[in-house]
Amino acid sequence: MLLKARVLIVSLLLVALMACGSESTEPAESSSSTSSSETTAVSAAQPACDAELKVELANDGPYAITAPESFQGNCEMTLDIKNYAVLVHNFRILKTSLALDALPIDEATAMVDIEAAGEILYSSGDLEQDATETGTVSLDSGEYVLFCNIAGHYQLGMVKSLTVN
Ligand SMILES: [Cu+2]
Repeated sequence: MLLKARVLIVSLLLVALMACGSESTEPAESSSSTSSSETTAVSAAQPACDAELKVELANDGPYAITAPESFQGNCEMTLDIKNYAVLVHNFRILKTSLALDALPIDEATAMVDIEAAGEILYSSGDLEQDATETGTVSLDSGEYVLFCNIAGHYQLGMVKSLTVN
């Protein structure tokens, strides 16, 4: 007798639960699917950044690097690099705790001592006049140093900071 009553109560509870479940499924599902697709777009493994990072070497001066002051981070950044000068230039993105004007120089080569300076996250080829290079890099939020590492060029001011948001 007692067992039968328990079974009845349990089955009544189950019916109640199922009814509850099916009632709440409809709105819960539609709202969760919109929010999950939104989170996917943001947190998926490195979606493309909204814009390309355009880098001009020696366009605004013989040792100038022209690039945005700040850029979007945590996305796959496409770099669009061009050298405008007769002189060969290249392009580096450095993660460092050192100040822009305090990078160590290798006396023998007159180039920035990369190993002592920090971590290079992007390194272009040596670009002749009008040569372009397209590459991709993903940068976390923080401060970066952009520079050219042809001998002597950093010392001549071919360096710039980039803030990644
Ligand atoms: Cu240079």
